[in-house]
Amino acid sequence: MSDTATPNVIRREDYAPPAFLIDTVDLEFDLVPERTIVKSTLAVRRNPDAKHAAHLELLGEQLEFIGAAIDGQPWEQVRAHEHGLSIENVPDSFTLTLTGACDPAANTTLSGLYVSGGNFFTQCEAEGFRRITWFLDRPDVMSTYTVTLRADKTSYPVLLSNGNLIAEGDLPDGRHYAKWEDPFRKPSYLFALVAGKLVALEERIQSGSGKEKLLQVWVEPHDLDKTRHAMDSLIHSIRWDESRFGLELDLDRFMIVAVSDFNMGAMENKGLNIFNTKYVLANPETATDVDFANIEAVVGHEYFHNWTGNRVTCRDWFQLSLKEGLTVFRDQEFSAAMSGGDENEAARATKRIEDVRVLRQMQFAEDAGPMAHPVRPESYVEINNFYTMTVYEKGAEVVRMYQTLFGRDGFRKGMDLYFQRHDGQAVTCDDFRAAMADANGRDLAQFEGWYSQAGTPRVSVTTHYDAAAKRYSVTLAQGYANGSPAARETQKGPLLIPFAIGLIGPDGQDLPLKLEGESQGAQAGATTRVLEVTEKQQTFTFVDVEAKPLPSLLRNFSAPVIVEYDYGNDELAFLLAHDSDPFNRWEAGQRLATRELLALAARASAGQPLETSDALVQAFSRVLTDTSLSPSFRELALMLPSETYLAEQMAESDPAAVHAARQFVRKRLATALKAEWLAAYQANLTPGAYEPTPEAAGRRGLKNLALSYLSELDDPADAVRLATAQYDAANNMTDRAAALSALMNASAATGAGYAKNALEDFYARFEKEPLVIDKWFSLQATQRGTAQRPVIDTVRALMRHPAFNLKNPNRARSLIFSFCAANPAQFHAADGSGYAFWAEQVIALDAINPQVAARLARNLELWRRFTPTLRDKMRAALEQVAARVKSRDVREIVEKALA
Ligand code: B3K
Ligand code: ZN
Repeated sequence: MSDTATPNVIRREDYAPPAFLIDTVDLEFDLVPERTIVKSTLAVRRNPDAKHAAHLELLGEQLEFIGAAIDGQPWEQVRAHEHGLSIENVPDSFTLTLTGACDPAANTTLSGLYVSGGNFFTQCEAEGFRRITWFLDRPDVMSTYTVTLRADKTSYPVLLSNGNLIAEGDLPDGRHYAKWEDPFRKPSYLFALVAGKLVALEERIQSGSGKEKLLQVWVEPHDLDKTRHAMDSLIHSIRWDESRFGLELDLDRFMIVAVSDFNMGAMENKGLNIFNTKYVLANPETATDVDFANIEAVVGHEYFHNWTGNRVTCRDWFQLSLKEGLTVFRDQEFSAAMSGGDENEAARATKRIEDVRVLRQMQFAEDAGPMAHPVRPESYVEINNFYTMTVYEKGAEVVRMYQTLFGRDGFRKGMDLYFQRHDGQAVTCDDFRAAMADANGRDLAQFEGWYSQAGTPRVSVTTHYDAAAKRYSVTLAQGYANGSPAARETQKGPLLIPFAIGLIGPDGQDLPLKLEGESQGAQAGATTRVLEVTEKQQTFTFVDVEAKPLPSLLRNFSAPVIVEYDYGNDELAFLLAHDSDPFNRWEAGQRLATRELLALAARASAGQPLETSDALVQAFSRVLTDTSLSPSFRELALMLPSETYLAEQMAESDPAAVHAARQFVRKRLATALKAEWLAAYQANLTPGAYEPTPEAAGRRGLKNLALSYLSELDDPADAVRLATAQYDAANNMTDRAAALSALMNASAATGAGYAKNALEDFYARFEKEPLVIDKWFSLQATQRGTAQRPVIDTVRALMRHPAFNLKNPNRARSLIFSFCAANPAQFHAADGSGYAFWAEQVIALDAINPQVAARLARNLELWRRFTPTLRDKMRAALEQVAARVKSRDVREIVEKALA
């Protein structure tokens, strides 16, 4: 079958154990960019738990077959075909030697073995190992690996692979070798090698049990000054996993390597994590506060995979969320702990708010479109298309719900049992759920629905207060209101929903909570209760409620659902001012703003003039001037919902109307609160040396938000003055980029050229820093357009800039993805110019790098939800792409979108 034929659908229900097992793998590489020779020696035996098979079917892609031997004798019964090798009529147990060649220099897919910046790197998850050598390339085949690397010593002085270095030395002709041994059994997707001119920041630490560990962060020599933060993040991750989960680093050596050509964020290869430079390199001059936080999170994420993913891995790729949902949950908890300690609830809430914002904008949208799938998908065409927001972020919410139900201690018990049962195994999401259930003595059969049902559940809430009886009843009804046909197929019975609730009295204080029929003292004093909703509709009655309360619903976002409750504007303002749950405090402000913005967008859509009440201005004013709230919380509360999120809430998405509405409100808030923004700017300066602490980052965040609002004023003189000074004096990238962005905004609004010099200076200053040049592209791709110069013109011009390179995923993302995904008003231009550009780029990328192309292809999948004129143009662009692309990756996306 060729890639252009109807693609095969892989189904979860078809899982069968492998017919053969591979106990040991010995790999020898002769590394040459255009033709690398790989010799693989495998100890193979029949799987006693599988059906008998006469032939051994190995997967291989884009490989040149050189030879095969069994137990040292050449084996002629080998059939090479497009998907691999059939080794025919094999014995029950044997040593198989395979020799083949691949071409890393020509590998632009960045899957398998490839060359980047003259160095060799690998990426094997999910199915890249088969592009290196023929194998049972599936996660339930676990083996121990020894790897010998041979290469020219001058060009490739550093030779790395998984595990421990056991030998190295010189070879004739200026070559050398290194031999690595990984003592832990692993699936092929965790194999890695790196070879090239690299240097390392090193640190030796003692793990919890007192063993010495060598930690290294490998980069190109000129980047060594940007490795400290990644190293610190790694050490913090190691300590946190020891203290929170009792999990220790199991290898003597742990390496992180940075590469600038990489399809995603990073990869958890055993002992040899390979990272996109974006998630390693940072110093104050080149990286923003957000970059620093992202690096900490991704370093943590990959490190935590060492246990959740590597020691216990997935039986098959349908179980991907077993490792990804769990590891995202772990990195979220880690970041929360780092940002304020476990005690500081308000600081933890900041992280929670940021995570939920992403979930609601991205995952809820995915769930409402043609790619909707359960956390544990039922089928796929290309597995790389299922590294999704649902598997990762909703998966993390599902894991979080166990902790919400059982508490931190109960969750820990479940984790302990999970490792006790499954260390060294390839298992399923059901195994994880069983460990949680058994460790906590609970039947979690109903909880399975979270893994098998797609779509976003809705919980609609009605309340009733009986003043005479002092009873307050809350009725919760669950169901799926929205959703695509893809999601509806899977929606079966009611879910077990942990629904956290508080009741707020007229004085703004939380009321003590007692449920009907409950003995005194059951959870006495607690002012938040987790109600376990198990029915389609269920009523919970609180007793001894002295006055009519206001409900604080789904505190801390205790389940990934949409809550429907008809709050009045004054009630939302009250919650924003008083709710003791910081998440819901923020949520109240967002609801208020969303309501206002959607009403305005509807007017804009209908061509009516925009006008608004003072309710939002007053509520925002109170938050802005309430210095008892942390700057980071105020920043989040004062940030309006994104245009993308707002457009998704409309019956028919109209990006231009949303943009008009949001700009109108931004200007209104800027004008009405000008003095307050100026005061907040001055009050949150961070003089002195740059520190990437959450505290300092919070101040910079609020200050730069103030600057951004001020840049909306009709007369932006104040903003331009502040931003120019800030740009010139900045000792860190956060302030410099924010100043540049404010200048660009003021320029777009007024047609003046405030940003011209700064934009030129920025390029000249950072010409040698690719990650900063990415920011330079992205700032221009996401800028506001003007009638004279729509952003598409700028983007097309930048495609011809000498620094642009379509083959580098970071650069492609910085310009093309930023424009298509993060500038909705310009991308969805009424003339369809954005869609034409999108189609061209998807087609161009399809031939270079299908994984990156498929990500971009997803940008139009919600086309059916847009206004009719846009919808037609979007469909035409999708059809154009469908007719032209070849990869299985992109075909799956566009065919599902058009189906
Ligand atoms: N496990 C990798 C993702 C691999 C993506 C393959 N297309 C990174 C991570 O989630 O940690
Ligand atoms: Zn992961």
